[in-house]
Amino acid sequence: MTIDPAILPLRVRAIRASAVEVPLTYVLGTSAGAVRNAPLLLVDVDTEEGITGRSYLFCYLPAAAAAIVSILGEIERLAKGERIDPQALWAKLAKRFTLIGVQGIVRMAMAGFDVACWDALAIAAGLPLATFLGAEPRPIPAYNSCGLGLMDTAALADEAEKLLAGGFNAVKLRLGYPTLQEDLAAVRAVRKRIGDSVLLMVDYNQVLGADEALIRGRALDGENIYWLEEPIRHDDYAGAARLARELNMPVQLGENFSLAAGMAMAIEYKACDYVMPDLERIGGVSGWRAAAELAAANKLQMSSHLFPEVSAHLLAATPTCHFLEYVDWANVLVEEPLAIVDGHAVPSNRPGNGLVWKKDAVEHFRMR
Ligand code: SMN
Ligand code: MG
Repeated sequence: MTIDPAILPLRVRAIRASAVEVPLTYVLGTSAGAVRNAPLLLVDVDTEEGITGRSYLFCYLPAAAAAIVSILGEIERLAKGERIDPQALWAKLAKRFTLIGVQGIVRMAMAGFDVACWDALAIAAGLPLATFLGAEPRPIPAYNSCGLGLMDTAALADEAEKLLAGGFNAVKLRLGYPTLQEDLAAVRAVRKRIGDSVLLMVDYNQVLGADEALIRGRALDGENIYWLEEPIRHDDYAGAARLARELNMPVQLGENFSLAAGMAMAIEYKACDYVMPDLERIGGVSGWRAAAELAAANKLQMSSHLFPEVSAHLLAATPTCHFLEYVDWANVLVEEPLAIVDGHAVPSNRPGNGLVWKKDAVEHFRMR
């Protein structure tokens, strides 16, 4: 569906950003270090018409929040007074940022602005974002991605069981222990507790070398794994293609795709069986829509990475919708946390993407 922003004329008045740090309910122990707190940047785009669009970014490091705020200041200077036409604004900003490159924190700031702009448009239209994008809002199959980090195997099984509350039928386990034996022990401890029918994804967060990935992948092939995520460095598409060819279990990539062009490259290499773009790296809602078209044209099932509130709307509008990655990080900050019913994420039925900040919570968790 093409959306004509001329029908809904809104103009950018200001961008406001609040940095918060939220403790995670479950520590996320990845092979690249543990995430105990989520440094989030809440982005509000005010329009001349009095509508505010919202989004949030995951900054990975608290220090990145301040840097993104200053890039948002540059975006505000460039976009102030402009009509909210997200694709046109993206093109204008990308041109302005050619020399530094649309990557890293620049790309994150642009994505945060883009998501908030789409929210403002959908609010102006009085429609939930999914509907505004031409889709029918519907429950999206979700996996619980809280926790299940690298830890003691007995504790892992207990945590896995807790994560099935809410009707989840799928969970993701982080791997990349020093040895294959430890990886296998973690998988088997979780599998034993959750039973055979629950789907189990595993995520190496890029830690393995190409040969080691083949060895561990072959060993995991007999363990009823639903997908193998980022086994090797994310940009080694040729290496990933070899794994996708050699292994029976599907290879999943996407949280590090840089804009839809990055995903196109992975597809060209046949680097993966499934894709899971990340809202702030794929280029916001505009980038997601391009990625969803690409996935559909190549018949690839597409999941989301983080940002479950907005991703629920976007997956409803994704022809090859697969799984939503559920995390509860923003729940304490928003008036209406994303609802999970029978293991499915239910997109908010408010106009826009549904994000509305709880002012007292924003104050409470404000980064100092
Ligand atoms: C992940 C990595 C870093 C932060 C959050 C989540 C992980 C995932 O790779 O896919 O959930
Ligand atoms: Mg991952």
